[in-house]
Amino acid sequence: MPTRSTTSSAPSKTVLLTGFDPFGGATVNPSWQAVQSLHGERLLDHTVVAAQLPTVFGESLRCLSALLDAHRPALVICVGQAGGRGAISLERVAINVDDAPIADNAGARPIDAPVRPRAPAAYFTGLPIKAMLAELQAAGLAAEVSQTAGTFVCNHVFYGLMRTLATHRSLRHARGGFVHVPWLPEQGAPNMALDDIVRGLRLAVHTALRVRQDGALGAGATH
Ligand code: PCA
Repeated sequence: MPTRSTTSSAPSKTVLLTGFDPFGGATVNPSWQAVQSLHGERLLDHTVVAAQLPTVFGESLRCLSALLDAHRPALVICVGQAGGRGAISLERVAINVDDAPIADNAGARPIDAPVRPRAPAAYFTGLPIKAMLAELQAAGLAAEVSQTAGTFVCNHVFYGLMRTLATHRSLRHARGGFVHVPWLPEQGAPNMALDDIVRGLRLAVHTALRVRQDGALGAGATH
């Protein structure tokens, strides 16, 4: 009997976590170290898949698209490093702007360019960030809701993720968003121990699987 290919749009029981490679002259990126250590963990009946994205405009989103196609995750949390922040930052909004303060890992430095031409100005996160905030703080971790993911590759990936989730029928059951993490102690101050970052991300995933949406805003375009 021929085997039927599974083209169903139902999400798998996969949680996709992405981190970035080091950039700007650094040799480590805590986002990748943290998500890597969660790879293969089972949380509320879901399995975590961790993958690395390049800190490169364009290529990062091509990689993310391939991962979304391959895994059809129920939940996607992209994670990046935010030097200068001392808390796990739950990003509220992705904006349709690439405005790079430094060159990316391929030497590109787009200025005032859209992530996606003729697309909405912004998308709100699809994650229950207030519920996540409460859980992280209750666990004794420094956490905050952030109103900007910047205009470098992290915001680029966050916007591309939210645009893709909003426009691809096959991903309509998937939810996603972005979390920034502080430097590791060896990178400077402010910082957070890797164990705490890992604990925070595990709790963030757990909360996002449990709580669908926490505000009236929800995920969606803002014009
Ligand atoms: N942080 C950068 C890009 C990659 C990363 O980990 C940012 O905040 O845009």
